[in-house]
Amino acid sequence: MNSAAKRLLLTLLACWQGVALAAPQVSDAWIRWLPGDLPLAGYLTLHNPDARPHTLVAVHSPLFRRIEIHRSLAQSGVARMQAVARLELRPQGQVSFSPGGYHLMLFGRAQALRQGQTVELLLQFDDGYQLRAPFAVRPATAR
Ligand SMILES: [Cu+2]
Repeated sequence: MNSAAKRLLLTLLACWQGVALAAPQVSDAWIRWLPGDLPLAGYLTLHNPDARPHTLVAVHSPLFRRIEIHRSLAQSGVARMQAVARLELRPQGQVSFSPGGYHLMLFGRAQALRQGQTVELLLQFDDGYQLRAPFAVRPATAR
């Protein structure tokens, strides 16, 4: 390989790494196990290391019939939840999903889940980026 080709390759590699670093990331992802076919809640923290916003628009998994993004709200002392169609992550921002706030709602299990298991969910962003995130299945009493 000549030196021009080597330089080009290094530049491409740097760009690719830059893109990989700037993409949204997930930490502390878990699902609260419940018996039967009750809808399950999933929690995670989304990080956006990029200088531009990224917007989460959908979550998929073959393990569930439907997954929605929800937000819990207390309205005049009554707890309610609301579906969220788009969740924007500000540049260098993060959003924590946690009990009483944002959560994923997982409906219709395709197979039984057990505590201690890890399941993978696919997070879909509006620019077409897809992020595979492992979620730990924790006991019903987990906080
Ligand atoms: Cu919900």
